[in-house]
Amino acid sequence: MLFVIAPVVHADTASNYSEHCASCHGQDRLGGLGPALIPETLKRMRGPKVADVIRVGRTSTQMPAFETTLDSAEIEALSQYLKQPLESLPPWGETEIMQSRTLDADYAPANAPVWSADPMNITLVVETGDHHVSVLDGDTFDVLDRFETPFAVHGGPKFTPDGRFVFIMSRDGWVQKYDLWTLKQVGRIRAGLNSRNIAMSHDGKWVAVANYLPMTLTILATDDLRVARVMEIEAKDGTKSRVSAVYQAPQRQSFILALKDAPEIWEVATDPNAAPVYEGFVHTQRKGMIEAIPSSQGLFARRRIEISEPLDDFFFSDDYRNLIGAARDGVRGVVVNLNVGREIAELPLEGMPHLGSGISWDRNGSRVMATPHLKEGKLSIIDTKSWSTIHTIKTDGPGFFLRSHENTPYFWADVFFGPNKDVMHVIDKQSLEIIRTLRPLPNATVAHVEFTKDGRFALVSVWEDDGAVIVYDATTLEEIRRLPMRKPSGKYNVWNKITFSEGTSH
Ligand code: DHE
Repeated sequence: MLFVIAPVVHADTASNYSEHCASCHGQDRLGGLGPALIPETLKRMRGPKVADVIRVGRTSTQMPAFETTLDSAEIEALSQYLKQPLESLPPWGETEIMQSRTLDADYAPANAPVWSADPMNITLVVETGDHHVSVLDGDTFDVLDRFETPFAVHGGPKFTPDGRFVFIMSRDGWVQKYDLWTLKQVGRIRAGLNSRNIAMSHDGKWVAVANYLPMTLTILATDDLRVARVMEIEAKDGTKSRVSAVYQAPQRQSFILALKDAPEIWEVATDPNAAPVYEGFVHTQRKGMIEAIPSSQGLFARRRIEISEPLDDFFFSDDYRNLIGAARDGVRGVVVNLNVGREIAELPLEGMPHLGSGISWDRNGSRVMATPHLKEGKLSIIDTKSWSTIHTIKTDGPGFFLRSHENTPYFWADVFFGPNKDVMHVIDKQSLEIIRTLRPLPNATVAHVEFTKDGRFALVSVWEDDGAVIVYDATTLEEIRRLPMRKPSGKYNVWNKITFSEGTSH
């Protein structure tokens, strides 16, 4: 028998929560006006400690300071309370998700953009400092709009294939639809209680949301954000699993899911004519007969790929036949062939590779990919035919993101952690030499790059509350503009994203 020992919550702490926090964050701690206060959300957020936020509040938000209302011991007890997992989770299926949907009454679609910029060169900047997105004209770098997002956006916003609408997801599971032509929000829906990322289907009809809480994949219709399907994630042996991430595999007309708690990868068809998927044999009515029956077919047919251990953080080969995922021990990459549905190679990759940030290009007649490592100051260059590491580039510290573009000879690699977090390396794609190390603002975190549609300019985030996006000439590496932004994180160019530019992680 399994006993779960519930943490003792002091009555005063619970009543302090009810009195001071519940009206904004929900009596159930799952969020309301303010974000959810659960460990799944709190431990993933970079920034000040929970107790410090309670003490001094959060600038640019409605979170007030409690240092004059509560004493230090009460604040500490509250912060410990918020770190305890919830004892139970409310149901969050189709009904609850649909009840959370709001469609903006004042939204009306337009026949053409309300601005004159190149629609393919629009670039979004996610500003995590005050939970906004800036819409940039990619030619003039003028800000066309700056709109509020749900709290704590994570992962890349996903554009419809025509580049007209964008979907943005927060860690609390909210999905926001925004119309780039009218510069208006269309609506929002809470697709999960704690979510990882979203993916757009190849035809732009569906957006899939990977959830930790509950353990589901929610598929929304992109036209009106209605729920098309909520898939419970249960492995073949009955284990329930969180979804680490969902990816679009355009050539395969499917979503690929990384399962956190089970040794399986799932492929979910976005092709309405998807062939039947057979997952085993059953006894039929006819005596003694055993038959293979399709477990699913058509739209959202689900195929399981069984692997030897759970894998995370996928990089896909250009044809989407193979993926490479990170093994849990943080020292290996495992290559899975999606066509045959099994592991085909393994390579040592010490230092926790961040394969999801991987990018690929041609070098000496081979297709190579590069990946940063979260725990070591190096980049691994991997041949995608032999799946072996052919070169290692030493950097000034562990990095998070890589970016390049078809029209530039360089790729850009940040240093995200450690004393050199203010460094951005520019590396030659052929010689693999670091040709320039930029340090645009000493001691500031400098990270994540996006290119303009033509690859002429590189946009770099100064990832600070009083931050900026710096525009560099991608050839001369001279600074052209510095646009003030509130802790800008990722930046996303419509063209580079909808064409799956080879310099961007998908
Ligand atoms: Fe991310 C993308 C997972 C921490 C900022 N991050 C992604 C994706 C995954 C992922 C699977 C690809 C999804 C996509 O774009 O559709 N991230 C994880 C983690 O597992 C990890 C290490 C731990 C966690 O907190 O869940 C993690 N990520 C972070 C951060 O701490 C970052 C730096 C700050 C933040 O906002 O939380 C961060 N992740 C980002 C960004 C992208 C991203 C900006 C999109 C990059 C892009 O160019 O597409």
